[in-house]
Amino acid sequence: MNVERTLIIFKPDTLQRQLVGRILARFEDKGLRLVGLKLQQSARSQVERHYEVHKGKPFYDALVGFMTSGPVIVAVLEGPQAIDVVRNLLGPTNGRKAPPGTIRGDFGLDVQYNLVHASDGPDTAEKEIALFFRLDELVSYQRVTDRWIVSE
Ligand code: IDP
Ligand code: MG
Repeated sequence: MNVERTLIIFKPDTLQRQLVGRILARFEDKGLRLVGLKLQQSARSQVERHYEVHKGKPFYDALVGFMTSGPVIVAVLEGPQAIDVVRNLLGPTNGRKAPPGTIRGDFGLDVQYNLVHASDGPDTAEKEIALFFRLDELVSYQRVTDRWIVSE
């Protein structure tokens, strides 16, 4: 099985709305393994690098302001095809269009305040993990439940 790592960010709205525990539970329930986790107030320069691809778009300045407006939690999740699995758990960017059952569909009504970021491909996942975590902040381990979560 293609075990991948993906970066997620609990955006400031998730912390302000006290939804961290409930949303983190969605990822745990799915069987994904946490390999990195920290609370931080992001520096503007880090957020600008993270959202570099959106530079110049009409929502870019507001997005950088939002992502630096309060603490976030950054995490790395691991599992088979974790990048696509996590994007599917989040649903589409706009909370009004995201279907019920997805995190954005269940918790949000907004396009900017959409609760969680997740990497969208293997290259971005690698870059984003390196942007937010040092290697020694990531922990490789097995859980006793792993053999009941993935058969292959
Ligand atoms: P994604 O998070 O679903 O990958 P992107 O298109 O990469 O969505 O946009 C990055 C972030 O920028 C979104 O998660 C959202 O917070 C914000 N954003 C995207 N499009 C808009 C918009 O049209 N208006 C305001 N904010 C937006
Ligand atoms: Mg994106």
